[in-house]
Amino acid sequence: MSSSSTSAAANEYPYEEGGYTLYSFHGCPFAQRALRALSAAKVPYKLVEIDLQNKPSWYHLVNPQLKVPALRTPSGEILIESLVISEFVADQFPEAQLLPKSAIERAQLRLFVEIFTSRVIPNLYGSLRSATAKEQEDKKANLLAGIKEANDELAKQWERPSGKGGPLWLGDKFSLAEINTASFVNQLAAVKKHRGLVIPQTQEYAAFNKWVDAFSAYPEYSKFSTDDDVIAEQLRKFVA
Ligand SMILES: N[C@@H](CCC(=O)N[C@@H](CS)C(=O)NCC(=O)O)C(=O)O
Repeated sequence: MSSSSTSAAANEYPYEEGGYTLYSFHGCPFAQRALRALSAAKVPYKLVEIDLQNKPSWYHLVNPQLKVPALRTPSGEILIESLVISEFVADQFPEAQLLPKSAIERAQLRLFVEIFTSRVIPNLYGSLRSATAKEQEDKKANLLAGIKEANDELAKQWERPSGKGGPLWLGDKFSLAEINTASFVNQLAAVKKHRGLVIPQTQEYAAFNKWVDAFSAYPEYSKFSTDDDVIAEQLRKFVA
């Protein structure tokens, strides 16, 4: 079924014939990775907004995991998992320079993203879910340790030629480093609201704070960001 069809037979779902279709939810930090990658690479796409509270009956045909984002390519392949999608966009549209050129510079950028994946994101949601004060304090301490790790990687990167002294990972270029992480910095609003966590404005976190201030001013960020109050409300359901 193409984009023009509205009713759904058992094996049909909406997509743009010959183009890209992104299945997304605007408030989802994972979907925001895909939205920012497509936007930064200036890729035209049809947006299909999925109501996560009331998913369309055909959505299992797009993603059997029933999660957003998912990207349908012009040749009909469907990609799932936000990091897979953003990496695909960077590979498919190299002229957008979402990744640096050399293998070592790419590996350094991916380590920065990995710090978010394994040390920031799980502790961010973990601190909200924790029921006991002790558990909350432990997760908050782990979250701050993850942010400090990201801070130190930024400081190192800005000394390298590809970091160009900052304030973004690749100097003044909004790249996959921000595309894959910025939405989770946005999500920290919920930890601030529900758990009182504030990133200290100290030398220890100076690079991280400088980076956040810098990417927040870029339209590639602000176009898809979520208001702090909305995030705090959305994540209230996780609060133990
Ligand atoms: N690992 C996935 C996670 C995606 C994810 O968890 N998306 C959420 C929304 S933020 C979702 O679709 N949840 C399904 C639901 O709420 O039923 C990715 O990186 O794409």
